[in-house]
Amino acid sequence: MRIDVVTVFPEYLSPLELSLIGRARERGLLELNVHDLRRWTHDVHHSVDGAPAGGGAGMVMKPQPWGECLDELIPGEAKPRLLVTSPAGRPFTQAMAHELAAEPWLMFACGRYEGIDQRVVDHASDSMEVTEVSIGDYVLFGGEVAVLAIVEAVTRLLPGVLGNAASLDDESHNDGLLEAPAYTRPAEWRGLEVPPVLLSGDHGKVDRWRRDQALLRTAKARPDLLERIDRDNLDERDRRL
Ligand code: 6GU
Repeated sequence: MRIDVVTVFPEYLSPLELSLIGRARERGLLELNVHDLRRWTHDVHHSVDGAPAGGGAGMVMKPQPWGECLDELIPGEAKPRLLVTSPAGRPFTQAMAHELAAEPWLMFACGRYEGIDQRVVDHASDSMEVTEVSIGDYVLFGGEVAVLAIVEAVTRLLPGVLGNAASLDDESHNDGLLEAPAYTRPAEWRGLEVPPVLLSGDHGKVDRWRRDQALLRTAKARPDLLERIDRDNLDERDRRL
C-alpha cells in the first residue's frame, strides 16, 4: 500500500518511522511519503491560511496550496482515496480501518486551524473518492495526530505486518464487542490471582469465560456497542447475561 500525508507539520508524523510501522516500511509492505504543504506556497511568508469568509474566529486553510499540491501529487489516471481530517468528518472505526486497508493508495490532507476551504474537498470529489474523517468527538489542533492513529490502525491490518494474524480475529471491536481482560504469569501477584479458569487447560471453558467477560465489559464501558450488536450473533447464554 502507498500512503501520502500532506501537512504543515511534517515533523509531527515522525513517529511513523518507529516500531512496527517503521518495520513495515523497511520491509516494503508500506510506502509512506510525508509532504510539507508549504512547498506549494509562492509568497515570502509561505502562508497557508486566511480569515474565514463571513467572519468569525480562527483561520481557514486557503485552497491554492492544496489545489497545486494535489495536482502535483496526483498527476495521472491513478487516483488515491483522499482522506481529509476534520472533527466534522465521518467517525473512524475498525470497520473503516478494514475498508481503507483494502485500498492501494491513500492520501491524507491534514486540516489545521478551522479547517480547509470546503472547495478543496468539492473540487477533488469530481475526480476521486474523498472522505472527511474524524477520530472522535473532541477537537484537536489539527489532523496530524488523527493521521497517526488511522495509519497505525490500517497498517496493522496489511498482509504480512502482524506476525500472528490470528490475533486480529479476537481483538476488541472485531465482533462489535470489547475484548476480555488479559493476564500473564505469575499466577498470583500482590495477592491477586489470575482467574483459575484461564489456568484450567479447558479451552471450551476459557472461550466461554472470555465471551462472558467481553459481554460484561462491553455492557459496562460501552452500552452503545451492545445496543448495536446483531442479536443473531448472541447465543442462549449471551442473552441471559
Ligand atoms: Cl480528524 N481533526 C481535528 N482537528 N480534530 C479532531 C479530529 C480530526 N478527530 C477528532 N477531533
